[in-house]
Amino acid sequence: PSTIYLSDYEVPAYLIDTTDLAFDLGEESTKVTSQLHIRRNPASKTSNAPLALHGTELDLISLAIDGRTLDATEWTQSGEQLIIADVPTEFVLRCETLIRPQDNTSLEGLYKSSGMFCTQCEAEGFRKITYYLDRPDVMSVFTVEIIADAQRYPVLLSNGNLSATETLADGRHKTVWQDPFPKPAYLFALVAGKLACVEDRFTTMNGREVALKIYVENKDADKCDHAMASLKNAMRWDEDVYGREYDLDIFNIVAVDDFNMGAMENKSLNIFNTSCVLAKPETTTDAGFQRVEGVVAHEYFHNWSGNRVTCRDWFQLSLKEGFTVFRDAEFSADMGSPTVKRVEDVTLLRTAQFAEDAGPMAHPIRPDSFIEISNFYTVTVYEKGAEVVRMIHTLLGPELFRKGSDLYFDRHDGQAVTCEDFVLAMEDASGVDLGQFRHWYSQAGTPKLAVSAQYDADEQHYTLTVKQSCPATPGQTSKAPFHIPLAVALLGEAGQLALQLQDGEPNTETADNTEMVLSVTEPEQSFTFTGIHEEPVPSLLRGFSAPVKLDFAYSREQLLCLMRSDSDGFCRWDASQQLGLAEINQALADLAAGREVAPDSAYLDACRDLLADETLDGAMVAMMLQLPSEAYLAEIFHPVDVIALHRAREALRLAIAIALQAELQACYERCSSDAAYAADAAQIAQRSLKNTALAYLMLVDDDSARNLAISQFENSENMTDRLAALNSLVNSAAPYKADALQRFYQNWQHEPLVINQWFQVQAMCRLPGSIDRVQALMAHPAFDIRNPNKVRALIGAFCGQNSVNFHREDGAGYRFLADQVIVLNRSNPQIASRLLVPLTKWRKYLPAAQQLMCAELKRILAQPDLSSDVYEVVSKSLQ
Ligand code: BAL
Ligand code: ZN
Repeated sequence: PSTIYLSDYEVPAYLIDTTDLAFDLGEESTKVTSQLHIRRNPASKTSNAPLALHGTELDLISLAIDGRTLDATEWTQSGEQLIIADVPTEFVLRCETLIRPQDNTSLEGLYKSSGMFCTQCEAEGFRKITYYLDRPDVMSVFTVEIIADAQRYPVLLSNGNLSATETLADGRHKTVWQDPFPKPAYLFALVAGKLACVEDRFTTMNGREVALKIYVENKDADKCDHAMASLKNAMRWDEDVYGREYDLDIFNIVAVDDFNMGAMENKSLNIFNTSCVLAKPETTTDAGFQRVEGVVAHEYFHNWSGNRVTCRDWFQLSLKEGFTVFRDAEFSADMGSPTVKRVEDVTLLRTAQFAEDAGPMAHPIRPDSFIEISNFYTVTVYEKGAEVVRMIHTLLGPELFRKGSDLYFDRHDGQAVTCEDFVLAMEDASGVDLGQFRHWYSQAGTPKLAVSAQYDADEQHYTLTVKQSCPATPGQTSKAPFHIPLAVALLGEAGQLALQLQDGEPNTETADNTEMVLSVTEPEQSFTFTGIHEEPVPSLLRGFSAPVKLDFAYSREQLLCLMRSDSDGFCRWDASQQLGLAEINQALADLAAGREVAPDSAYLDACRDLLADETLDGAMVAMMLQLPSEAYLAEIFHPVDVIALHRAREALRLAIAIALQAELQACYERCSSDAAYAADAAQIAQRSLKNTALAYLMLVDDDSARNLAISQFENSENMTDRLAALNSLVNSAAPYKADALQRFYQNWQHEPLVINQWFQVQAMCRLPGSIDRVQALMAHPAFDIRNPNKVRALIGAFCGQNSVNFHREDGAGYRFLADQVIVLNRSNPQIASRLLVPLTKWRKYLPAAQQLMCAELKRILAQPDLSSDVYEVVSKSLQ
């Protein structure tokens, strides 16, 4: 496999103005006929370039130019390209191909899922449907005719508006769809199946009536209300916050059970993984409800940030993904609890993204090169990309940011553009210089901010000295300093102090002048605040204002102060995490010395107060009571001794549970409620706190805790509580757990998404022997390795979220993962390469683990017919 470089980008030699496709969908094979109106691109420097079309795994039947059939000497095939050397300046190319969607297990291109036909074309799946210029800067107006058996496939959908339907003589029928908006092939979609349709309407800000339709299997028609409400909320929000209005008369969502991603933003025909669209209280957890809301909004927002303005090339993926993740995060914050949403996002960033940025696949949010673009749908491009947009928002402020986004959409509507175009629009609209800020697009790695403070009581000055650095990453040994917005406040005895910088540096200030965003631009820089009458506690990186690692030598007292009283939710939570980290360090030392683990009394008091304070947001309390996750600890410790860390963390959790048992019990009772289920912030917070208390109580694992869990498991009417109880039971020694698992399966065997949660709970069980249980479950009739959701629920959850069992000292976990990757490499390379991630982090661990992990990576690399997806990740990991 070869490497593709951003620096080699050239405009396409040809453009395709119109694309007419005809699909004849059959059980044996599907015939695809395309008529492409092609012309030479006047902007291309290569005037006599041959026409080189992308195509993979296609049976070519015929090719014709302007009605004349080409003979086999007039074209050649090389790799994944069909090359026609001699073409006119402008012409119509007609092409017939045969494909076999029913045999397509990669789930890219046209394939079958639960008897229906569906597509996934981003990034390069369209070339598995027909020969085409499959690149995002070739935008074309599509007309799509679909013919299929009317009984089996009564619903036939594509992008845009339905322009014709016809019943054919032989039991088949036909629909024709026209999409007036030019689009790249990656946004093409087709669906054919027997589907129920849930309908609603939306009136846009300028009075356009839009029909909203969600297509699902009949049995799921009762699980669409939440997605529909989320869609309408998202449509209104995008009008209110960004002034963006929907642009067609129809918006379709289709739910598909076999899907590599969460969902796909195809123009007016979004295709969703069932897990991101279906929700009802009996089958879906609170997290599931929130995911549906977030993903429905994300895909809808792409209609502007992605479809109307798209990417010039795949190196610019973060242009649409980073921006759209930022947009959906702000939407979810507005719909629920902003602090909880922020903490959840930061948690993902500080575990998965920081790990990626420190590993062999580290890349800037705009990568310079790739072997397989599918490998770059990453937490870096998405989540760090969103943080970069958030920083622009912070530096400009909301009004100027909005001016910038308006300019960006106006200037580039209908175009395929670059990250640079986005930044330029932000600069042009705001007048803010983002010159140095651009390093965030080109440099990989997580910057570190080492902050120290000095208080001068005589001068009443408080000085923060900030040193920034960024570790080397593959291909980038030294880094230029970043422009980092550092939000700060200073906490005094009576609250936040008024802030005045000594030299009046130009920084954004809040209305009440007690919070400031410092522009950190130098390798080392000092900021002196004047008129500071007492030594304050600094509240740093408020709201997680930049994706950096912050280092400040806080005392325990300072952290307790921040945890109790900081007005910034992120900083309060982060203080609790740092205190938790100190406790874990102490527990490690205690266990190593053969002592009993005994949490610090001030820490316990703070936790006790949290549990008792009914005025606090329950979700925040729940998050603050949870110790730093093992994934986060793996980012802090070098090398990572997984088993020692797990033991220390578990011993500490148990000690906390014993010390706070009465308070946990009281909190559990207080949070138990008979109210009818709602997926609103207040109820979600209450359930989250209740289930956190239950998890702690179950560590004690006495009869009283078991009875709570059993009763909750048996009597809950919502999946959040039922699953939390099951999870506690599965991780306990309660004899009832086998019964519970059995009953859960019996009750829900007809609901694949629920059974995936059943797989996941077992895959994540931290008790010894998980690997054997996972292997046994792979033979369960409900498991199917061809279904990505099931692979993620069982194999992915075990290898990615059950550290103590995955890192078993004999290497059985590593061997198991490598075996699965080798199998999936053949059937679904995208999923195989995603699954691999835990092995790629081998350098973090103890030498014995490193050796075993490396051996498995080498075993994978030695396999014949390695996909480019797997090859890229394995070979880069071993470099
Ligand atoms: N564009 C791929 C799926 C998503 O990010 O929406
Ligand atoms: Zn997206």
